[in-house]
Amino acid sequence: MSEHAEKVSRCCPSASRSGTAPAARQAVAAGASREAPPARLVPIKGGATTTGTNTPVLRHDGESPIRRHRLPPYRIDPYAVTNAWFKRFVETTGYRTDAERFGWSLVFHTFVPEGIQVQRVVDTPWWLKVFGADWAHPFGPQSSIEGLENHPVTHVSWEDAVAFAEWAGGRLPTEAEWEHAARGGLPRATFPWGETEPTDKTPLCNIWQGRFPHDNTLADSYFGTAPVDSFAPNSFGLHNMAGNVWEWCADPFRIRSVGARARQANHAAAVENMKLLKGGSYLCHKSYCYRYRIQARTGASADSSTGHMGFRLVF
Ligand SMILES: [Cu+2]
Repeated sequence: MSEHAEKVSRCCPSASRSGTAPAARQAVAAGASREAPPARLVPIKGGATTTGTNTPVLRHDGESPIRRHRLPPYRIDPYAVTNAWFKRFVETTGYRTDAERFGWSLVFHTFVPEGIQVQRVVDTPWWLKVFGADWAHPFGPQSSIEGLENHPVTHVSWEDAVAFAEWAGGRLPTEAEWEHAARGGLPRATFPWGETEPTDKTPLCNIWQGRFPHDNTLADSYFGTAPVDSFAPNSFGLHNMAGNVWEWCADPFRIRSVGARARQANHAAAVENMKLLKGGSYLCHKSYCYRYRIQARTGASADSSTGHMGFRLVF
């Protein structure tokens, strides 16, 4: 893949909110209305593990080299945080998300109704800046989450995810915790179920089928998000570690390389306060954005939000 192709061939937008000045972020009182951790959490033993691969597909994302880690035991949610759970958080705390404070969020073009005020995103024109889009109005001001209660919450920034985690008594996983859990005990697995490649006929997870970004054949039955408990879980019982929504991790987005290009990218990532995302989304397709592999990764600024980024918690 040429450098240029790799630069633009991703499902994620490159728009950042830095430079604009919204209302001040509101702190959630620590410990206020804190919930008990959900009973469904899956205990993970921890121990020696790795992130990344020595045979990267998208080298400039920083998939290589293999990095070694030692993990203490932790517990992970088998599901991404749902709209229903996030709603409870907002109702108990009055929290306002970054999308609400900025007044807009990024919606994939096919979900945007006619006649709504939008702006296109340079480099990723299938993302539209929609005024009035937020977690409760995922497709614009006239939309709602009715019927999507059990779908992953979207249009939440890294900052929103951290605020939610604080309230829920959990935290965002590190990349090492996320990858270790996603492999479900399979050494060096490419996907949560092993090595079988999803195809347009046998999707195995909620990704794109057909020609991105206009024709989705819906072989997996979902155009956008799917319920958090859909598709077969991995052997740890975790659902949708590949596809559905990108999941925010605790780590900043950095590339492990001494090359000048990586140094430049890391500098830009630091200036933008970019955070790591894992797992790919319903928009990924092998022909365009082969990022539903466990070792794949991307980054976005901590205050950005889209209709295909969510998160899950560890405890
Ligand atoms: Cu993608």
